[in-house]
Amino acid sequence: MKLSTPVLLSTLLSLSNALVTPQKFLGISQDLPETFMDGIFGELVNSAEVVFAKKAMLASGEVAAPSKAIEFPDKNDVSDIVDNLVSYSGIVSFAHLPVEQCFGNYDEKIDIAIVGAPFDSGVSYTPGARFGPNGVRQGSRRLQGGISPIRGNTKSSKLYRLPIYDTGLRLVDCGDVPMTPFDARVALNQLYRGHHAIHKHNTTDKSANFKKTRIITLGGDHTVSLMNIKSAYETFVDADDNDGLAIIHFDSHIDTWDPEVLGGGVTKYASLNHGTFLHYAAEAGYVSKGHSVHVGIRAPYIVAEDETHDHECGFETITSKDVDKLTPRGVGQKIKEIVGNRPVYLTFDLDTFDANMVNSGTLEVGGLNTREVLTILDEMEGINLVGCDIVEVSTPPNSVGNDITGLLAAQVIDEFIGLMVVTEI
Ligand SMILES: [Mn+2]
Repeated sequence: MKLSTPVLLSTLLSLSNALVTPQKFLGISQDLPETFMDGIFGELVNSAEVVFAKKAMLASGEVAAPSKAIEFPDKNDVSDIVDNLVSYSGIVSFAHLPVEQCFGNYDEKIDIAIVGAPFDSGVSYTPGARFGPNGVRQGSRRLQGGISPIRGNTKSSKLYRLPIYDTGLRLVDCGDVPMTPFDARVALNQLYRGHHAIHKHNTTDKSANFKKTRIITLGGDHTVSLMNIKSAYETFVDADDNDGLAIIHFDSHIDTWDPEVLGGGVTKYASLNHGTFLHYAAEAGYVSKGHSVHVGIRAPYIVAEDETHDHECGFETITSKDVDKLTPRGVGQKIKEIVGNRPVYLTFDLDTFDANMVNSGTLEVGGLNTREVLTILDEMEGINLVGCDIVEVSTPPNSVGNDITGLLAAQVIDEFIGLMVVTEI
């Protein structure tokens, strides 16, 4: 049995007090080899008890005396610098994942692809989400694997302490789809073709469930989700299935606005924007009615008919104050009940968080805090999550608050990855 230092110390001290002197018991010299700490701190750290324990550990062979202060590798040895191990260094990809050219090159097998949608031409209020993909990646630099002590809400959870970046599945960062800022129609079509290209990749053979590549998109204003959902629907809903994707929509706004109410009164071009994209998703049949839900709603309806129209689009609603009533775990369980066994697309507007936490397109007070969101997402363990995005991450240059905005967005993506990989273990 190998004893830890405190246990060894107390054991030997009790023996020495009762029977013999330490020197006699150990039978070794009084002199200890000097270590770096000894040289700096001397008797400050070398009490009689510590000297005694050190001698015991030397005598037992548990530790070896240092021969010199440090030994450097051979000058041709690059084993410790070939991989980027320093969180704040290196070329920035999401969570230091390998960067892949995913468009036009279909040889690489991918289980989960991260891709950016740098676009904010559909915003009604604060722009800046075209810089969101970069902001999320900057905020993700401390995500490097390891085991989170708070992942999973209970010890019996499969998510509990799951090393989500080390499950054998292949995760890559595909960079961004270049989206023109000058014509939203062209830009959104570029995003759709980018998603379609990624969905054409094969997956590894690490999991029976990952038969098709799943995409996590970094937005971008919320308009981009229509293209993300369209490609996910075409990829994951069978042709003979007369239903859509279960949409879990975290947001402070309903985003199902009738285009006549929001934007469409200007021109037809203006009809599709970040507040109407779910109207179009429902109209196209992408939304599984009765299995889709808004979470975190609190922004005002524009006209009284908005609520009725929202129900017609197929959504149930969990407001921000419902989180008080149901508790975060209760909210997660209710979401699971609503989506059932349908394939799920999860779209997360950063304005779900309270206005004092993030920069986003249309901030609202009375929102969720970070721990509530993490708990709700973990509670959804087991859903069939086939695609997801985080949007309205407004991190323009020279703007205060970008760091925390990117940090929160990156942590939500980390949760998404957990929900995707946990069904594979
Ligand atoms: Mn939104």
